[in-house]
Amino acid sequence: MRGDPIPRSGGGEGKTGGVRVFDETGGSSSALWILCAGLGLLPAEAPALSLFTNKDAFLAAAGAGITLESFEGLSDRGLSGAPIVAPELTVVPIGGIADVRSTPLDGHFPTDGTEYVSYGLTSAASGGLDFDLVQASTAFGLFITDFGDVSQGSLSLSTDVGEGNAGLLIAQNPPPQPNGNLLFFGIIQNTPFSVVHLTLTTPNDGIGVDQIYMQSIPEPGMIPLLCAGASVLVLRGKVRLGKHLAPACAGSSAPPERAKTTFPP
Ligand SMILES: [Ca+2]
Ligand SMILES: [Ca+2]
Repeated sequence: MRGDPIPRSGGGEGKTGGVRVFDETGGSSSALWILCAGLGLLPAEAPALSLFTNKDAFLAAAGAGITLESFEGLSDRGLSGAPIVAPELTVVPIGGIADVRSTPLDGHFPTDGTEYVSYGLTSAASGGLDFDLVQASTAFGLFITDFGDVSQGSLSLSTDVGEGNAGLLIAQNPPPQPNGNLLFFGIIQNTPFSVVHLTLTTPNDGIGVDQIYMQSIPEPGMIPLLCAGASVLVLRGKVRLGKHLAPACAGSSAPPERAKTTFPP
């Protein structure tokens, strides 16, 4: 049996977001959606793709749940084509070699703490770094040093799926960029992604990367579980409902009303 229409914030079929999790269940799920929305457990409507060149603006837009990977837990290692495994992500050199450094060199430097990753493009055409995230994210931001100071080409970023998959231009040469230049680039998209590609087409160029921000999303199924847990709290009277939520949550899952008891005056 289907229940009330599921509320949508201007979306329709094909829209991404937590609302669709509840679309197929109907019935009491509609009440749960209303409850979760009221408790702030569902993502707010946001533009499909937002780009940032300012760290503070990126963090303000991303909101809570941001994770930082700054490579401070790693030790220095020499240049290699092998992946760099950090707690929050793995950095994979593509078409070049990378190291973990604690010393500024050739215009590359840490932007947070002392450790950072330095990359050199050794192929003639293009290369870069893949960031394999431990947990899927809807936001990704990082600092990049020293792009575009030795040859002509571009620096771009793409996600493995969703709105940023087509690729986003970060910077280019010409004009030639100064040695040691610093860039911040951030992306927030509706579709969760697990891999970010940073691509250079500037032969013999090198860059540094540090201070990488991600915003982990709940595992699939976690939002319904969170809502179910919240519903239990409500039904136990641990959370107060507004007048507009109470009717929606008074569905078939509500506990039976207690028998009235007459107390002595
Ligand atoms: Ca660092
Ligand atoms: Ca460079």
